[in-house]
Amino acid sequence: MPKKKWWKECVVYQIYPHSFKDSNGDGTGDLKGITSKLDYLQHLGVNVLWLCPVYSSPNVDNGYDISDYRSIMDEMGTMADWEELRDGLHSRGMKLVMDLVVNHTSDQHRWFQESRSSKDNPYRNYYIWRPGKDGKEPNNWSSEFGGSAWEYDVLTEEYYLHVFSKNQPDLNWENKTVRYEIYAMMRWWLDQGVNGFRMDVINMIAKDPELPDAPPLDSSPYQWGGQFFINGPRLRYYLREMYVKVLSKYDIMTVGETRWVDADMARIFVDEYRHELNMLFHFELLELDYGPSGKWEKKTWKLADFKRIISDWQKKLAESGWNSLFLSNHDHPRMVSRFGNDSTYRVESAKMLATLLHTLQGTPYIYQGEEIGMTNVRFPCIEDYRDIETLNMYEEGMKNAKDLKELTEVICEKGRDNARTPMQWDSSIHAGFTDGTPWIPVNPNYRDINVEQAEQDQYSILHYYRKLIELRHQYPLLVYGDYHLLMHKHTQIYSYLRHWEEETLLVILNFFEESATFSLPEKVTFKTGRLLIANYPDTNAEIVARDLKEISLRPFEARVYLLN
Ligand code: TEU
Ligand code: CA
Repeated sequence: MPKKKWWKECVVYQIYPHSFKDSNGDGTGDLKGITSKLDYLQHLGVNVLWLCPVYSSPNVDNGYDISDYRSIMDEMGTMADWEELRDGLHSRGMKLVMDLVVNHTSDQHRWFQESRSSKDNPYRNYYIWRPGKDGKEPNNWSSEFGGSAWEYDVLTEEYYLHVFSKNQPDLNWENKTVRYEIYAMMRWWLDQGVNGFRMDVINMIAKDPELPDAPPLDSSPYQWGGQFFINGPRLRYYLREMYVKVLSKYDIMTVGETRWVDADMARIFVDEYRHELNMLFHFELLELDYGPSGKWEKKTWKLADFKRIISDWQKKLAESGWNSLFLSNHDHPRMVSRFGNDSTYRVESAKMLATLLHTLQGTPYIYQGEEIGMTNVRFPCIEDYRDIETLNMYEEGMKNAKDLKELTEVICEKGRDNARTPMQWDSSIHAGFTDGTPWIPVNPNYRDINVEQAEQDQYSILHYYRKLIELRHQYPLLVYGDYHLLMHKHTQIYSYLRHWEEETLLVILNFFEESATFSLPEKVTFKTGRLLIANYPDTNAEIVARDLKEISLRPFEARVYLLN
């Protein structure tokens, strides 16, 4: 049985600060903007805010390139604004989780400026420098954002490693001084009342010291070297050390962003007795629509895979460890456009997916705008896009004379900017996000999809989220209950039971537009069922066993019953 912990009972809300709320009309969201919306967030019922990076940054990758870990970026405000936000949260009984980006810094960070200045500078070894090989890069690794993962620096005639953009040099975790600087910085924030960290690409910090060439999968000069920098040999040691030096001293929550981790590996990361991390973000679900060549290749996802992956994680983390439940974030397309239907059944399917996320074992994470069913965007021209990953991919595609129509199509469907358009507050110009010109255009559908509209409509997605969150707070069953998959083989319906003490929960979800017939397996016995929540308002509040023999489910229908 899972042990009780405060962070298991929370619902987390993720904020992408650039796009949440602008307070001063410069077109970029900021800390004061967030503080002005705390009543909204409190009313929604969420307990924890996770802020994507707000530290000083030249914003090549919107804050994931940090130039000073101990100050706030100008666009976001000041340290005093941050304190006001923290206090506003704490006085409401809410918590604040900060993003921790320590795989790399910005190339504008003082450490890197020193490091590149000469080979014998004391900071040289803070980063990963190597001489070239036969006049070329030290190895063939590709960068996550295109091109080589190495950049030649004329000053000292060596290359430095950057798994992401060339403005994001990787820190050298082998160097104990680097690690201790990071631990001190973490303690500095925790001492100011931070309640936890979301750790950016934390399983990439331990590189294979040999930095071997990646085996070539195709004819391109640069190849994905993930097997040599993800889940590296010293990772466990670093995480244990971080726990001992920092995490163990505070009552906080930690969630590691870990690509390339399956449920068996996750068990080790989040095992409660090993003390590494509390939760992970894994990407097995979100990569279901990646083709063999990666995210820019389209593939249709199948419900069977969805069920298999979720069930696997639910089972394997049930005893020791904990799941994080999410289907979107700032790096991925909008959940309703991707796994639901963002036209005719936008409201129904957004509610259905929300029902899934809030009725599994684990801690739900809501990404800003998800609670009003925000959708992907289709910008008319490439100039409207801002994301470095998208723009690099486009540029490379153009160079290789790829079909322009295909290129823009895949950007519309997969690009990260889908999740980064400004939060839609009302139907006024720029969706009430800013009085100025937004740094990225708003989604033109803001006149119909916005918070103001959702507040007024009792059947809105927003009201449904409030109710779901309330249910999680009301019933420990929803948080801690175990999980049993029903109707394994059904290609359209996802259904499961949750048990906790004397209580049983039955969840029924139709994942598609076509109607489908649900029938409760004989072995599940009960007398009466009480409806806790449903996404069609006319659903009967009480049922008897006979009723569940055969239910015809409407498009994207979701029902949750408490069985007696
Ligand atoms: O993302 C990590 C990551 O693995 C990305 O490459 C991700 O796969 C990609 O965005 C999907 O296309 C984290 C942050 O969440 C992301 O915003 C940053 O750009 C990245 O790290 C570098 O810090
Ligand atoms: Ca601003």
